[in-house]
This record gives sequence, structure tokens and C-alpha cells, in this order.
Amino acid sequence: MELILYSADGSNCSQRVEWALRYKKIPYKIQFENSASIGPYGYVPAISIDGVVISESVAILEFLEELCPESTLLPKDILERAKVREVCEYVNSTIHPAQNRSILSFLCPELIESEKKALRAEWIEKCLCNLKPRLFSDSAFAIGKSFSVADIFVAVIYQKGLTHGTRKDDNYADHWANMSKISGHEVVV
Ligand SMILES: N[C@@H](CCC(=O)N[C@@H](CS)C(=O)NCC(=O)O)C(=O)O
Repeated sequence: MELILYSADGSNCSQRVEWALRYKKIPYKIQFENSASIGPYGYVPAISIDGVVISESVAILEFLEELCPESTLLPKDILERAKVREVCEYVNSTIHPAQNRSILSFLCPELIESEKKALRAEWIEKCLCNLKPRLFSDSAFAIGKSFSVADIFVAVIYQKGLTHGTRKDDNYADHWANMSKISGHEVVV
């Protein structure tokens, strides 16, 4: 099976997929693309499996989970699974879209780049603040006592926030550093 991940510099949705691929030790090639050129909706990530292209990070992650269930990214307990999905959904559907380049440009065409950056930083910080009471209650992991896809979503959106100017938060910073190691990513501070 040949798996290619189409990514772009700074794409946190692509990082979700890359973290999962590395955690699951699935061999892949990565190709940096102009986001409009490969995915059907003009975004990255997309993956190609033996030439078949799949887009949308959540769909890709579900595929990878089914492809390689041994290194699972979901807890056994069904309530914990629901909590993991809740966190992923909040990051994917609430935090991420408002800071997406094309959505922000469409909705606020009057803003210059520095204003967009500031808005992104503020939005991500506010949302991460809302999210924090739902996290880290049983262990250093986002939900429960094992590494899950929620850890990936939380760690990479926190990292994204920092690049826009979101203020450092000790809990999220520790989480990011720990999760980077677990998923086979070097921590670059
Ligand atoms: N719902 C999509 C969102 C993908 C997305 O927003 N990708 C960003 C990078 S993280 C992108 O390609 N942005 C380019 C643009 O907005 O023009 C997913 O989860 O894969």
C-alpha cells in the first residue's frame, strides 16, 4: 500500500494526520502542496492510498483507525470515547474554522494580515480557555489515562495558537511537550 499525505507548511489539520501516522507507525510519504491543488475542497490535508484520494482530517483519521486498530487512538470505555470525540469536535468545528485562512478572508475581507493574526490568537486562546475544564482531569492525557486522538487535536491547535500570538499556558505547554514525544515528534521550543 502506498500512502501519500498532502500537507502544507503550518497546516495543523495536516499535523493531526501526521501525528496519527507516526503514532500508528504507518509508512507514508509526505508531499507539500499548494492547498488548492489536491483536495477536492481546496484544503489540505488529503491522503492518497494507492491513488485514491481522501480529504477531511476527521475522515482520514477514522480511516487510519480502521486501517490500523492495534495502536488505537480511541479509549476502550464508550463514555471516554464520547469525551474524546467531544474534544475533537470542539477543536475541529469551533476553534479551527474561525481561524482558517479562506474562511477568515471571506468573512472579514477588510482585515489586514496582522489584524487577522491577532484575531486568530484571541479566538484560539478564548476557546482553549473554555476547553481546559474538560481536559487533564484523570492524568496528563487530554481525556482518560491513555493517548488518544483528543491529545493530537489539542496539542496541535495549542501550537498553532502560539504561532499567532496566543499566550503561553503552562498546562497546554506541558501537554504539548509530553504528547509530542509520545507521538514520535520532536519538541521544538
Ligand atoms: N475541515 C478540514 C479543514 C482543512 C483546513 O482548514 N485546512 C487548512 C490548513 S490547516 C487549509 O488548507 N487552509 C487553506 C485555506 O484556507 O485556503 C479538515 O479537517 O481537514
